[in-house]
Amino acid sequence: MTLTLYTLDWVPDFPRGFVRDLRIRWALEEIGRPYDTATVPSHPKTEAHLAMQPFGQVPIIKDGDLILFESGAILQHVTQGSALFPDDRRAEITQWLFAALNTLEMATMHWQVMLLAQKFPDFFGPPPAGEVIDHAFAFAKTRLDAFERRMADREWIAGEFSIADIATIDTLRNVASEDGLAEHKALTAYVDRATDRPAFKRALRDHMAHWQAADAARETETA
Ligand SMILES: N[C@@H](CCC(=O)N[C@@H](CS)C(=O)NCC(=O)O)C(=O)O
Repeated sequence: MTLTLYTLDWVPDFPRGFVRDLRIRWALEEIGRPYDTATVPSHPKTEAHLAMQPFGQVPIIKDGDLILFESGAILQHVTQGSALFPDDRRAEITQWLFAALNTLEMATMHWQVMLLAQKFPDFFGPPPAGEVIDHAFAFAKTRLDAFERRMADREWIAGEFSIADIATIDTLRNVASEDGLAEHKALTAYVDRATDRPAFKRALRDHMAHWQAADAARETETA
């Protein structure tokens, strides 16, 4: 059955490499499931997009008649029963997937959005005071420190490589891009190990090719 992955039609340079369709591409590359891509407009949001994703975000997938959003739910759906999410490790992997999204990413994103506001105030609105940003990082760091302890003596977060690693790594890559992992040797090694996987490299290549094609399409439109 054809699987369609929806991402945005275009984004500026700064989020390229981090838009969350990447984590779905990565999982699909790992399990060797082919997929098509489709786009929704970044701005303004359309009714068709909001009908699929009420928050106007991506990723979204269409798998037969099923339309699904939220990257964690999509990761579970597309990999269920595979080596990335086997039935006999379902509970533990789900636990760490939720920890990645709801304990780690919710804290690091809060800090990162403030950093983005510092760099791109026109896009994200005026940035908060420096001490507010420091406070947000201190909060995120408590979570990073806990993940650092977890990863000190293991290769992957929940036994063999799984969708919990994909979600965790995608968040940690974001943190690393803002120099937020300077004190976290185990996490830095974990990111390096994961992003060295051929499936990640293929997913990133295709993700970046999508934005290049989007640039070309915009140039043709404005010519
Ligand atoms: N919790 C959601 C977050 C989705 C999300 O933040 N998507 C971003 C791209 S990475 C987005 O669509 N941003 C555009 C917007 O919010 O308008 C998930 O994991 O799928």
